[in-house]
Amino acid sequence: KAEDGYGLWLRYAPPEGEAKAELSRHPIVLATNSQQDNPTIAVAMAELERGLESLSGLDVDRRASVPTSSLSDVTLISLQCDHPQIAGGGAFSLNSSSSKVSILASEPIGCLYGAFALLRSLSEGEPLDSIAYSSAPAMPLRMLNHWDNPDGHVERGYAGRSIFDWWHLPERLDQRMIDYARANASIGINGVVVNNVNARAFMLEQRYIAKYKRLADAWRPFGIRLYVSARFSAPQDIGGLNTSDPLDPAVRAWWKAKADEFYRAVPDFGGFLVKANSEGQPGPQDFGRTHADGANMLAEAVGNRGTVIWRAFVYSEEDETDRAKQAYAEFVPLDGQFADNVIIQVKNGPIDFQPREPYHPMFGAMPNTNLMLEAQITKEYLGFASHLAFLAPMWEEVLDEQTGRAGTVAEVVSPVGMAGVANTGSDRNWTGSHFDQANWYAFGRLAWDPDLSSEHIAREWASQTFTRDPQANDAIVAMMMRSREAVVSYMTPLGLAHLMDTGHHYGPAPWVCDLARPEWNPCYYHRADAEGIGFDRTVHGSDALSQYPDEIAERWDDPATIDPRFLLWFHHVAWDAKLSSGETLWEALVAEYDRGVEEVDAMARQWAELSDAIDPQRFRAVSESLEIQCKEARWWRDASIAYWQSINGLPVPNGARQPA
Ligand code: GCW
Repeated sequence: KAEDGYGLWLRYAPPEGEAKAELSRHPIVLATNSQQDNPTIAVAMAELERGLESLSGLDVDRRASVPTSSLSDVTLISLQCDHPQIAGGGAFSLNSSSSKVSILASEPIGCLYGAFALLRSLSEGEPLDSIAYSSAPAMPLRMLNHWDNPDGHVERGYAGRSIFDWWHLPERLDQRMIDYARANASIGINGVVVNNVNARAFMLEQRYIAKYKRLADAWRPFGIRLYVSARFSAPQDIGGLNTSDPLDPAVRAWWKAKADEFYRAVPDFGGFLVKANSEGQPGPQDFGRTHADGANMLAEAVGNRGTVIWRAFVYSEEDETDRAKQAYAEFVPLDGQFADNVIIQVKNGPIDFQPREPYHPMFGAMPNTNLMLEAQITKEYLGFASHLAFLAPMWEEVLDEQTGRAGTVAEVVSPVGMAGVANTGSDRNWTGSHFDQANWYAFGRLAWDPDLSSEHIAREWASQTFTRDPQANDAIVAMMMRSREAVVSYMTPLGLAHLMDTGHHYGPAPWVCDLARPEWNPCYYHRADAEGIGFDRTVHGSDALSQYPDEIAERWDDPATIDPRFLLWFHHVAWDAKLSSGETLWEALVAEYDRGVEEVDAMARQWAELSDAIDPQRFRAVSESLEIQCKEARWWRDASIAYWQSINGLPVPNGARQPA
């Protein structure tokens, strides 16, 4: 059967052997005690019917009420969506015994999440009778940010044009919008920002609000609220005012009226996302005001109807000492000044979605502010959709980091939420490559439960998406688990960062040093010279380390005690310095590049063994991507090493490495 990937992890492929026999042994009856006409219960029932029919190969018999007398010789799946003992917010409980499975929740959305959880278990091949599982989301807001432009181009999108068809909305709603909502609901995503943070003001006009209404109406049954990125200068751009000063009464009135317009059309409109005073976007600082002035003005316009999400991704050419320090410097002094319905959205690290960064020091440093984590699902700096890199280990690494002030990063953001920059596009497989679907999946699963291990998530995803065969599943999971570290090794080993080529960020260009703004140049980040390499962020350098709590700063201050994965992020180290491993820095660096290449080769070999376990269409697609990755890992390694050699004049250690 041709598999093009459109079905994502919701393929519901029939199980083999015993599990299949169990599921098909008796007729399946699907019933609910709750209102059939509730739109969310209706989609839960429809999904169960679709999934169970596909898994079992039987026609499912749908009943309007749960049969009271016990039905013998049937498998009964029942929903109760008003159960008083289950928590709200999407929590659910699954129970099963002797062919009776019940999904319990206190609200319809809990039933929908429970339905997806049941289908996930069955898809993984778990026996019907052993399903006993309760779950509740750890974070209230689990959201995707689309960097999709109104003309269909997706900033940093590698999966084709935007999935949003603004041209034909509101009259025409693409079926993809429903499949998209199903996919999101299946992993607990409950908020979607539909347009780029580099926002066009006209997307706040009434003609667009009508389009949002159509989408919001379609997504509401799936528990998804719609949000819009707002351009801060909209009062001037489209409102006819001569200022956007957040303290100006006319500006405040304009935003209030604008918010009212949104809520009239979309009563559960989520709110606005704002990128202000960052990379040329307008913001309150243009009028001598602070981020708090700007965010609070919008928060007042939205009121208790929704949220203002304000991004902390700011850097400007004025601050030339160290870009990594700027967000902390601008935001931490404002702690406690933001309105209750403002969330500050902070990228995982202090620079910009690099293959590896230390956690952002703002986490833990603003105890009186709602902070949310921003992750990038689309792989802007990790080889786009051509390189295989499973990102859950990267997010897990950040979520598990101890901030030294308020617990782990996961604990800091759990009361608020997590946002992921989406990797979807109109490609048949949604994400540009089959394995990139796993990053969308993993983002949702981690926002639901940041305690899930990456490996657990990989296993779940692989068995639903590819195969339940245990050996094949092990091999796929092993590939995924080593993939991100491989990318770090061949692109930015030992704490290096931002060495990608200008603008597009694909491929190596550590030699670039002539761009107008210093912090756009790779040489700004690696600082390689005849003596050594790395960015001194200790007190002798930019002192960015002092933004971290003492306990962490002390450990990282010493090249001997810092985690070697962050070494060159914080230190300028001599090429011939001895590391704790006994190697010189130069030897260790070259070894890392080699390791990266070897890991990708190993991934390709693992995949090649799977030809019998995977359908031919997807098998070939992944094989061909891995071929590109094997070639480009060498490109990264060889170009980087050659460039470092042009600076340090050193031979390649051991002379053992074969050229490509
Ligand atoms: O990673 C950088 C990207 C920009 C992006 C910016 C941001 C949307 O290169 O394309 O703009 O981050 O996060 O605002």
